[in-house]
Order: sequence, then structure tokens, then C-alpha cells
Amino acid sequence: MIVYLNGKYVPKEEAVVSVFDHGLLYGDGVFEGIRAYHGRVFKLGEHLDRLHDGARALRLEIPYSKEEMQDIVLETLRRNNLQDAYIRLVITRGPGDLGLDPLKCPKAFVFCITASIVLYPDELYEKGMSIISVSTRRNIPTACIPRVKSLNYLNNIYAKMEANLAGMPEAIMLNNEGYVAEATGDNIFIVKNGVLITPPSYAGILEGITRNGVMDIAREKGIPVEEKLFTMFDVYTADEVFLTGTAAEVIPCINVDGRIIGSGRPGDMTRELIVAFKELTKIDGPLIYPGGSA
Ligand code: PXG
Repeated sequence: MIVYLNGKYVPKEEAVVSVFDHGLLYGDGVFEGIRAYHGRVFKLGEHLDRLHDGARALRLEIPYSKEEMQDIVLETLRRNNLQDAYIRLVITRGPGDLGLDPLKCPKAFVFCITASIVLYPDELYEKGMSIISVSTRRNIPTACIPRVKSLNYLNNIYAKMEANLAGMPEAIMLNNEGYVAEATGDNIFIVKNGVLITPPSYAGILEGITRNGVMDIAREKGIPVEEKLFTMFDVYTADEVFLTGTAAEVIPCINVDGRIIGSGRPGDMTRELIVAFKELTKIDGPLIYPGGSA
């Protein structure tokens, strides 16, 4: 396995980061989790936009343009002969001293890992999954901005630990006002009376690329889409519930906190969106091997 490491392509064993890097010492940095399907990098432009916006919010200067970042991602995939992959692109604050001052870190550090993708079992998509809500609240935007996909994931990890303890694969996090925000690594949608509803970005969420893609697909199909605040009551009484994320794609939830959702089976709109999303992954994004061949 070959890893892109700050200007070089190196074997996995040599892909190491300094113990003085503020990404490690303080979680200071941004990242993206991206997928490649059928030889194309899905929504790469959107991922690079989010990465750059997050870096801007952190006053972290990415030493490459978006075009150069795109080349790094594509070249890493080519060096690993990958067509379908999970990609982790990371920008850290870089090495500094043992104080937290980012000004002491002269240059950001960039790396890109590509791996063959481990998928959730098909059964979860066919039968739907059971999840719970947890007591850990999503970060408040005035303290740690949830819209920045930062290297500090402790908020989500606390919630994931609660899910683990309950033997559940995912957990719903509320914001500090008690409105539904998102899951630990996925966004949430509910369907009520034919309307597709998801929390707005001001609910304090990471605006998922998958979330935005699913809303686009729904609108193209003429499905009414609303971004609005809702509570766990709305989740319990929804006709359908599903989560979206780069790793999970679109995954139905049929039980939340012990309440059976709708018929207890993945709903029609969820299944329609899963199919349309799969189709989109076949055509969206830049080709890894523009001249053909893998
Ligand atoms: N919310 C949060 C908090 C996330 O971390 C999403 C939503 C979905 O966003 P995208 O752009 O992927 O549709 C994420 C996704 C994991 C994992 O192992 C998940 C994410 C990052 C790293 C790992 O589940 N982010």
C-alpha cells in the first residue's frame, strides 16, 4: 500500500507523522472521508470545497490548490491500482512546539490514504437497522463548529461509546436545545406524509456530502424536501427514517429507542433513494484512469 505523505508517495510502513504535529497533540486540522466507485471519485469537488472551507475557518493554509489536491487523490488511487476505495485526506496544522498556539506551526502537513472499502453487511440495508438516541449533545457551534470536519472527533466518540455500550451500531445526537442534530458519523432524514425532512445546518451538524446529494436526488424526483428542526417525537412517529454518510451511503432505520418506525421495514421512499443514489455513484466525479485501464 502506497500513501501520499506531504509531497512524497511512500510505502505504508514509512507513512508516519511527527509527535510534534498539532493534528496529533490537539486535534488541530481538517479531513475528508471520500469514496471511489467504478473508477470515479464520487463528489470529489464537493469534498475539496468542504475541506477548504473548514481550513479557512481554522485559519489553516492548505499548501495546495483544489486542482493540486484533486491530482494527489487521483494519483494515490492510481499508485494503489484502485477502482473502488475509501479515501482519507488529512490536513494537519503541522509540527510545532508543545504549546497550543497554531502560529508556532509554520506549515500544514498533508497526507492521503486509500484503502479497499469495507462495506456494511447487505442485511442492514435490506432489513434496516436499530439505533438509539444518546445523552451526549452535539458540540455547540459557538464552541466547536460542527460544520468543520475537524480532526477533533471526541464529541462523536463519546456518543459512539454510548452506542457501543447499548450494543447499537449508530446513535442519534441532539443539539444543546434538544432538537435532533445527526448521528455520530452520519446525517439523519425522516419521511412524514411524503415529505423528506432533515435538520438544517444551523441545527449544529456536519453538512454531509451524501445528505446534500440525497436532497438533490429527491428534488429532481419531485419529492418535497424540507430542512427544519424536529425532535425525537418526530423520529418515533415518522413513516420512514434513514441515515446518510460516505461510509454508510443511505441506510434505513426501522427501530429507534425501541420504537418501531413505520411498518418496521425499510420504507418505499428510502428504497427509491437507495437505488437512485447507487445510480449516481456510477456517473459522478472525475475518472481515476482517464485513458481507460485500471
Ligand atoms: N456527520 C458527521 C458527524 C460525520 O462525521 C457525516 C455526517 C456524513 O457526511 P458525508 O459527507 O460523509 O456524507 C459524517 C461522516 C465513520 C466515519 O467511520 C464517518 C465520517 C468520518 C470519518 C469516519 O463512520 N464522517
